[in-house]
Amino acid sequence: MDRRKFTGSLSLGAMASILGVPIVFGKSMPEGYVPLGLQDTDPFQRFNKDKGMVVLNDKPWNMEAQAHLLDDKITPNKFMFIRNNGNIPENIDAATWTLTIDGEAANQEKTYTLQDLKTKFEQHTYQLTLECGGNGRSEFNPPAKGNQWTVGAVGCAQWTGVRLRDILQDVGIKSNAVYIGYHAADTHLSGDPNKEPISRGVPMQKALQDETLVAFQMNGKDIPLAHGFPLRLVCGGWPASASGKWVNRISVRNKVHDGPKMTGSSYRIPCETVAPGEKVADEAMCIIESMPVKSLITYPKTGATIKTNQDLKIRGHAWAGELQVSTMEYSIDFGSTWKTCSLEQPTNRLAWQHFGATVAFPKKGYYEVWARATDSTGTSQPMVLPGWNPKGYLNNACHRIAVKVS
Ligand SMILES: Nc1nc2c(c(=O)[nH]1)N[C@H]1C(S)=C(S)[C@@H](COP(=O)(O)O)O[C@H]1N2
Ligand SMILES: [Mo]
Repeated sequence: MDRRKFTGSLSLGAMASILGVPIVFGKSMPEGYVPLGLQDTDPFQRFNKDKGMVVLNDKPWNMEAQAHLLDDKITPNKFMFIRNNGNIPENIDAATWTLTIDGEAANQEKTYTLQDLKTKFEQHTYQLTLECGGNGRSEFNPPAKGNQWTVGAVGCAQWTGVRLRDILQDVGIKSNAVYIGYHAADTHLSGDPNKEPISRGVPMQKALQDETLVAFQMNGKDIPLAHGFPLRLVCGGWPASASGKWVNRISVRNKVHDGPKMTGSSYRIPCETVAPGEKVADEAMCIIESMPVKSLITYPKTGATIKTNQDLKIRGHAWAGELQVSTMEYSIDFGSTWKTCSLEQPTNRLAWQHFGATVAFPKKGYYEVWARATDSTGTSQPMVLPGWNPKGYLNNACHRIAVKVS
């Protein structure tokens, strides 16, 4: 609930009781004024986020983690990045929330309440990796417009919900179904009620996967407001923009979905590699599907100092979109030689995998630890920024931390 609005209608007495002390010159406050002590200006508190999260933008809200904050195997809400294209919806009432399935390729239009979804269909819980397509954008040169994400627009929370497939089967889909597209309750920054900030989707084959959820819980609790309360789509392993938050309608399309941020150059990369800075025509841009192989060292925090002859235990996570990570390596000599890390199996498909290693340094001095994951098709992370693209997507370059041995 937006506290600014809420307190606007409160009496002096009520405000004093929230503050815990009387407002001494309260009678002199302008009409409708909200005392600073009651303004909800702290974004960390507002979204229940850790103070170490980095706010990239507040109109709309965009917030990322730092690598060392993502150390948990299952990302708690306080470390989960927030990526919004529009305004977070206000005054959501879960009791009256509905999800409508429609579209040219649906057999019928059908509407479900949250209660319907929870009771009609089997519930499933999966840990699913969500990474913004623009994660790593800050390294692009020439630079790309948009949030300058470093490494922290990724997380792997546990999502509980029902399979989109089960809902679509209940509605019935036509043989010409090609794509699904989501519609949501967030509002356009312009304030125009007829404009959607974002309406993306996925091909049927992704929509029908076991792990593609219409979720109502994150980490065992109602999804926090910023992450899509009360209902969101979760398509793990794909650009997280496909995972619509505050979803109230899903259309089954007979063509590639054409909502805002689905067309033009949004969430697309050049179909053929281009030179940095090159102009690319919209027709030459292809939709991003599975995210590429990537990894993150989450312990220690970059800048760690250790003593000579002291081994350093490193750890982190690796993920590979629709694929699995098959090997994980680290280097302490700027990528000249690599050593193998231990690597766990994912808890389920599309969940990140944990790696670890015990690193020995030969002598005093400055080092960097670089981490490199390789996916099940043999593709490895590049050591430096890969294929430049106009919007700055898919930077899966090796993550690195600085270490001093003194
Ligand atoms: N309705 C809606 N869904 C959305 C968005 C949005 O702005 N509105 N942003 C998308 C993008 S670009 C990303 S990366 C993810 C971010 O999910 P999170 O904020 O829960 O981490 O949500 C996606 N779903
Ligand atoms: Mo995103």
